[in-house]
Amino acid sequence: MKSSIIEVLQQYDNFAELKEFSEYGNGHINDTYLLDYEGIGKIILQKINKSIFKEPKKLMENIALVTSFLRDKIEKNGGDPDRETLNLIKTKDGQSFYEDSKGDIWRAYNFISDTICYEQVTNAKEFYESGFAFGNFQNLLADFPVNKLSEVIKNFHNTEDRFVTFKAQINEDPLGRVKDVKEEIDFFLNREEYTHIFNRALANNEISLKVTHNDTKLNNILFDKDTKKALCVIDLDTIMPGVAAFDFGDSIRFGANKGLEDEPDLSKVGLDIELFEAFTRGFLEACGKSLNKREIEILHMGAIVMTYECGIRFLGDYIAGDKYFKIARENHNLDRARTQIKLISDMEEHIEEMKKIVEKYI
Ligand code: ADP
Ligand code: GN1
Ligand code: MG
Repeated sequence: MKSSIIEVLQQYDNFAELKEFSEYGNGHINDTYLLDYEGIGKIILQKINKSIFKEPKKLMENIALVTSFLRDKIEKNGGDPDRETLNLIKTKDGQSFYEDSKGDIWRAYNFISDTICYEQVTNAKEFYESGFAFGNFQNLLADFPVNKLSEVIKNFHNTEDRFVTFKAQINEDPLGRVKDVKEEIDFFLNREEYTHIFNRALANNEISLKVTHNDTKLNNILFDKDTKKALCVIDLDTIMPGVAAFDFGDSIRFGANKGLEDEPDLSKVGLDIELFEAFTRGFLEACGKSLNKREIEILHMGAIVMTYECGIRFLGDYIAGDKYFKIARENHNLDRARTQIKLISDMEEHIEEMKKIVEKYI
């Protein structure tokens, strides 16, 4: 074990009882480890990716505030706050994070045991559950004091801003990759109109900002292993003021895809309309009452825009030399961008069906 990690582990109780330490999970951003203590149990340890989160201490303030707010709410609602929300584990000095000698920020959470974390949906019931969980998450935080939250990544879901970055990456082309991905680039350039939809709706006050999760991938929910019900929303790094349709849309992008986000065989990729319907029902049963008519009727566009935004982020990162998203193989970000392209094309073909489904809830 590296000495830098030992330094961190010693900040938490029970170092002498530590019997196992391993890398864990499939996140693209942070380094996640599972620690197993003899006779005590497990905890999750994470090193925050500071090249992405420039102000990790502010991020940790957000998480400390949000998790204690959620804990109180869940307790009041008669739920189990040890399993239905993440809980930060304090260091021996009573801090909610530890800054190591290299300036990296580490945090520990209770490990939520007997859960399943899915990379792909196995049935519509599960995806309904995931819709309900993300909708309910927005509901639980509806009266959270927004002004206390720092915007940890500026313009995180500002698609117009993402588009500007994408064009700059194409212009820079540091590795000469642009010539091989012209078709993919054109796909996105030809659909620039998508980048404006939500900024315009916000500017016209048709929709409003709420406290949202902003990274609503299926693998950011833990399901109870026995009941198969969605139990806990995790990965709270990007909680910020945001648009409901983006939480909705990012879930559809990842979970209503018939294939994986990085599936190289594009014949397996496409929108599963039955899953779209199941998620919509769950999400709107949980938070529909707090959305206005326009916020509901624009939800399906959130799915297209989130897929578009992620697509330009993956392709831009491929062109820039894979600097942002963790990759596990050559062309990984390009494969991810191609699945987003296939998915957008499929959503465009099914747009009328998607529209009809969300309109049922107005
Ligand atoms: P990233 O930001 O890199 O996606 P996450 O916080 O989502 O990191 O964690 C990565 C993975 O680790 C999750 O998808 C999940 O499988 C697992 N995980 C994270 N926190 C917990 C926890 N408290 N209990 C159980 N599993 C967890
Ligand atoms: C990242 O952290 P993770 O793996 O849940 C990314 C999301 C992307 C997603 C694509 C902070 O999410 O915005 O949609 O990868 N998170 C950040 O899979 O950039
Ligand atoms: Mg994650």
